[in-house]
Order: sequence, then C-alpha cells, then structure tokens
Amino acid sequence: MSKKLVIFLVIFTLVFSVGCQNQNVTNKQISDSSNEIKYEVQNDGGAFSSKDIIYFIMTDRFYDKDKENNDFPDVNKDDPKAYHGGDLKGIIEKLDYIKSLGVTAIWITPVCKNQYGGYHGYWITDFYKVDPHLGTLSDLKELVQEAHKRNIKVILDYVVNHTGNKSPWLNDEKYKDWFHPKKNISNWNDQKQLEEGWIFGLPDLNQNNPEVKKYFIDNAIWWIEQTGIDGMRLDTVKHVPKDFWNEFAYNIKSKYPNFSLLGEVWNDNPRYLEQYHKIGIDSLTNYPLYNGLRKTFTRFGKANSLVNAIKMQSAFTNPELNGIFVDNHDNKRLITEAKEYGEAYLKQALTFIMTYPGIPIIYYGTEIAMEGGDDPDNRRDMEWDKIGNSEMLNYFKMLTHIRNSNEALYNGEFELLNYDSYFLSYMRKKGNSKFIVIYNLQNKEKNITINLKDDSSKYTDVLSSKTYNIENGNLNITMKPLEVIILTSN
Ligand SMILES: [Ca+2]
Ligand SMILES: [Ca+2]
Repeated sequence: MSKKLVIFLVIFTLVFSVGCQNQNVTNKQISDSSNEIKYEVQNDGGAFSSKDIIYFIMTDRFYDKDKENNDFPDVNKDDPKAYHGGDLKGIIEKLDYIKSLGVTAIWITPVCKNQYGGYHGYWITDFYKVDPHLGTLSDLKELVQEAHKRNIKVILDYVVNHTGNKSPWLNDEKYKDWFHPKKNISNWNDQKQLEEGWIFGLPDLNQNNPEVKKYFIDNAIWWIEQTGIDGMRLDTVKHVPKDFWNEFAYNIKSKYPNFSLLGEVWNDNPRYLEQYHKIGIDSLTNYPLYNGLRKTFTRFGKANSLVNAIKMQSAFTNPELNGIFVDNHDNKRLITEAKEYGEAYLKQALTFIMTYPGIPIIYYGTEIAMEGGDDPDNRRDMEWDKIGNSEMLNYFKMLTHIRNSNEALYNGEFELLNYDSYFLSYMRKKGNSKFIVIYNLQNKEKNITINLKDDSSKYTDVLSSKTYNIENGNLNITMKPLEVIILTSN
C-alpha cells in the first residue's frame, strides 16, 4: 500500500469516526435483561426535522370524492357520530390545496378496518385491511405516491393499545391471552393501570405477550413496506409499556433508518414525555406547551401560563422535533373556546406555533377558522366553501411562507424577551437573521417596551413594513388590541 493511500485511509477513518460520534445514537442492543430498556434507538427525527409542518386530516370528514364507497348502513352525513363519506381519494383530490398551504406532510387518522360506526378509525377490527368506507390499499398507495410527487410526506396514525370492542379476537380461543382482563382505570397516576386498563371500555391488548408484540411489529413493517409511508403517529403511547415501544422502534428503525415516529403522550409534564423520546420515539405531541398556549390564547391576562410552559421545555432533549398544535380531534377548537375573541386569538396562537421551536401540526379546518365544540363537534366536515374567501387562510399562508423561507424561524435559537400578564415577546435568531414576535393579550391598546441591550438592528414589521429603531437599548411599540406583530431585522 502506498504511503499516500495509508495517510488517506487514516484521515478518512478519523473523519468518518468523528462523524459517527456526532450522530449520538445508533440502533443497537444494549441489554439482555427483560427488566431494562434493551435497545438504543436512533431518535433524531428520521425523514422529519424542525423544517416540517404537518397537516392533520380526519379522513372521513375531509372530502368525499368516491361516492361508491358510501353505501353502508353507518354512513349518515347528518349524524356527527356516523361516517360522512370522506375517503382516501378525497385526500388525493385535495393534495394541491394541501400543498398550497405551505405544509410539508400530512397525518391521516387510522386507515385500518373498523367496526360499525368507527368513522374516526380508532375501533379497529382488522389490522391488515383498509377500511372500505375510506377506500382500498391501492388508494392508499396512490395517495402516498401522489403526495410524494408534491414533496409531501405521509404519516399514518397507528394503534396498538386496543381493538374495537367488536373485535373477532374477543370470541376466539386462540386470542384469549392477547388481552388484559377487563378493568377500568381508577387511578390515572398509576402507570400499571394506565398500561393495562381498558380506556373508554376498549379491549386492552397485552403487549407483554410475545405473540402480540411480534404481531404488531410485523404489522407495522407490513404497512410501511406496502405503502411507502414516511412516518407513524403512535396512538395512546402512555397506555402501552415502554419496553414494547423500545422494541417496536428498534425493529422499525433498524430496517428503515429514515422512518419517523411521532408519539401521542397526553400528559402535561415534559419529564414524563421525555421518557418516551429516550426509548426511541423521535417526536412527541407537546401537550405541556399546548396546555399553556390554550390558556394564554383564549382569555385575558394569562401570559404566565405560556411563559411557564416555555420555561419547562428545557426538560426535552429535542424540543424542536416535538409536534406543537393549537387544535386536534380530542379537544374543543381554540376559536370556539375563545368565543368573541376567537379569530384574534387564533391568529396569535397560529403565529406562536409557526415561530416557536417544534414541528407545527395544523388540524384540518383550523386554517379557515372552522368552529367546533367538544368531540364530536370538533370533527365537522371540512368547510370547502370557505376557502375562496377566508382571511384566516391568507394569514395562515403568510405564516407558512415566512417560516419556510427563514431558517431563524424553524431552526434558530429561541430567547424569551419581556412579558407581563398581558403581553409576551420573544426572539428567534440564526446568524444575522433575527425575528421578534410580540403579542398584546388584551382587548386594549398597549404601549410595550422591549429591552434589547446592545442590539442596534433596525426592525421591520413583516406585515405592514413599518420600521422601528432601537433607542437607548429599548424597542418601544404601541400595539392594537389583541394584535400580534412579527418584526424582522432582515
Ligand atoms: Ca366516499
Ligand atoms: Ca394498554
């Protein structure tokens, strides 16, 4: 071997090994003990990063393109708890609309075959079949292909915690050890009860049974293989043992290193959520932040709720990968909760999730200011007649546009600036690119002073183009009632 080649190989090896060290986690077994977490799993987001924006669709309520799959006894558009006819072909039809929003991915509710009335997808009776109300496996494949053509990633909602209560497994001797005994959860602080109890009376699968574990790992891989999806949104994560998720994530990530897992952990303590990130789930639904922003952006004088939530975020090792949201299918829509100030607060809340570290998740209809009370009213049919004339939609597209074109907003440092009970401000910064976002959280004009110490930049309002100078280290600004302002130094 020539000397030059040896030197080259040494340098190559050094560079390569440093590269590997930077990638702090790989997929490997780290323990044999059944009482411990067995695998180290790469949890760096896979195909997803903080640059993404996810649009969340309840397929049955989005768009009814195929009328031929509506002929079932549980389809009734006037009944909020029945199927309404929306389908996978409907999503394909609306992909150009979705693309026009500036989002980079869709998350769709579970596609597996459900029992009678399971329009939402969470009452599964066949884990290997697409529900005929929604379409066919070939529709799903087409959806993924068409989405990919438009650079839109697809996330499938995936359920392993329970089956529908009419599952054929319940009457089959072969599956008698697949379920935990029927028991409600009486203490929601008891982790064992959370994992083994029947939530909403749904038969709870026993993932400690190796057959169940293998079934779902194989099943998840089957869906990935069949459809080419980019990620899964994992349902009811805290109701399933961590060692299952660890093995699940390890098996999927070893085979598909670029695949992404987004876990729904409904809890308001970041430390509790972080445990699930550590075992291999890339991203978590940031409920602690949601709880803060829902209080702040629905009533006056509550800036501290969001400030406290922001201060708790340091418990996350990768907060920028977490899903951040103002609405979802389990809660009253923010605009409805905020009553007469709904539109103004929704604009503020949307501005917040588009300018705060995390992956914004937009629940269908929020972008056109759709109303909706508690479940199932928060699952109304998408109001397509509104999209031609929606001020919220224009505002939303402006937000995605400035986010997508400014790395400071999706990948910059975050710094909390001045706040009191009635206003809040913060900065995002990447190199010389800086943004300051300011919220007036009351229905009165307010004079606000923000201390920027030695910052001598000139700031411009991205919407009005009005410029602001810093005087003696202070930025002084008069804000209209319930206004939100985005200033940039660019
Ligand atoms: Ca249909
Ligand atoms: Ca369970």
